[in-house]
Amino acid sequence: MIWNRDIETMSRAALAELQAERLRSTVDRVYRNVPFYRDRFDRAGVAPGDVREVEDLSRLPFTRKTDFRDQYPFGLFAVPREDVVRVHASSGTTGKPTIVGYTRADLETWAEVCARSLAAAGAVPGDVFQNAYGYGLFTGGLGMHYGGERMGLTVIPVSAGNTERQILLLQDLRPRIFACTPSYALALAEALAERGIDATGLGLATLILGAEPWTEEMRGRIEAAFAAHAVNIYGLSEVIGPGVSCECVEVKHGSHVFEDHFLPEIVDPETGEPKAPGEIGELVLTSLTKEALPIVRYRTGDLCSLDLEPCACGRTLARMSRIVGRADDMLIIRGVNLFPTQVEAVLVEFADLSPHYRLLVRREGELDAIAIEVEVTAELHGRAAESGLEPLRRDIGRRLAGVTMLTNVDIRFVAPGTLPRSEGGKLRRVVDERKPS
Ligand code: DLL
Repeated sequence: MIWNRDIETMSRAALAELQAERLRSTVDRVYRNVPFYRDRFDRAGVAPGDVREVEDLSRLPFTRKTDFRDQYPFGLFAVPREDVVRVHASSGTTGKPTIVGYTRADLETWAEVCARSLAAAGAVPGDVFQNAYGYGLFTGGLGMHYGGERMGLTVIPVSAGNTERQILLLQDLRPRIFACTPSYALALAEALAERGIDATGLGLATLILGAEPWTEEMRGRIEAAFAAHAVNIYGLSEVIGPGVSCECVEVKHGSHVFEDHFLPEIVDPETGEPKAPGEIGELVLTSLTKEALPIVRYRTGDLCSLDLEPCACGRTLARMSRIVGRADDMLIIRGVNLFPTQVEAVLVEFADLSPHYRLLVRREGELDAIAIEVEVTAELHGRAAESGLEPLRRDIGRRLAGVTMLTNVDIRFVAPGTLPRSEGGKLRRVVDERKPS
């Protein structure tokens, strides 16, 4: 169902008018109430009156994560602290978290966009909704919680983790809607399989997954495991939390951005110049209605593209593609932009490979050289002599060239568990020896 039909299906022309009006008011408010913005605008030589239409946005300077650090904790707030009825936080660029705040009206807006997201994902009032995003300073739990209540769902505020309890509630309360991170959805599917529980018989209709990057391949696995839809939800604390955009269950091809509240742009991560629809670049967001923490041209660091065509579901809101990488992860190898996620997408196609890999980049003379080290499965490692791996190596090389346009990639197979891992068990995906570290 479409939660707010008037807005979500409005003509692009009417939407642009609404956005322009809200943009003017936002720019005016931040100029008057936030010394940080006043100073930035003054230095860029733009006055609030210069921004009349959405197209004028590009005259304004960008805001970055580091600005939150410099203005820690409340420097970017546009209302007196007493009007802030809730704060959340996300991890910062240094030891300090990023603190974000909400007025009562902001919480209303947030519940509205989360209700729209739940509806887009296929929830209808009266559904049981198990919310396995973390409750607390993280925005996922409480954001989706109030969206669910706004919609009239029966919300189970189970929070993240505690798989035994998740399974008990799944079996006994039979939610139709389940929300968590994509990696937890996979872990849960495994845990259910280990216990001999048929996940396809739980009666789930949709899993709403986000807060971290995932792939179409993961969607396929999760949908098969639960015999349910898996839809993508996107958001970030600095802008509001979950509910900046969400896929519709009918089409599942790009997340509808709630553009009456959040204005998206795609820019070249290097130059900041705008990118055309369909082109990948860095997502930049401007809030249009937020009170406590309005944000102007925030560089999310997330790389994706925008599709402005109307969707078969009836919504006219722009759709953002999956996040294909982070602006800070992008490698340029012999002039070709490469994201570790592209390599990962190729590697997971091969059953003999594990998803554990790293990219090694260095300079050989004037040229960039790239190697991929990937752990093979224990089975292949035990059975194949090095020479027997040649056809596999060739096939991977061919697929990589098709997906990334990169040729001459040195593919090295290593034994399971041998790539160096950090304390948290995470692999450093990229070792770029071209950069001074
Ligand atoms: O992760 C908000 C959220 C909660 C979104 C629950 C969706 C569901 P932060 O902790 O501030 O907020 O992290 C935001 O996570 O800039 C992206 O890099 C990444 N991210 C969030 N959703 C997705 C997604 C929440 N669907 C950062 N796909 C963002 C890929 C995502 N990356």
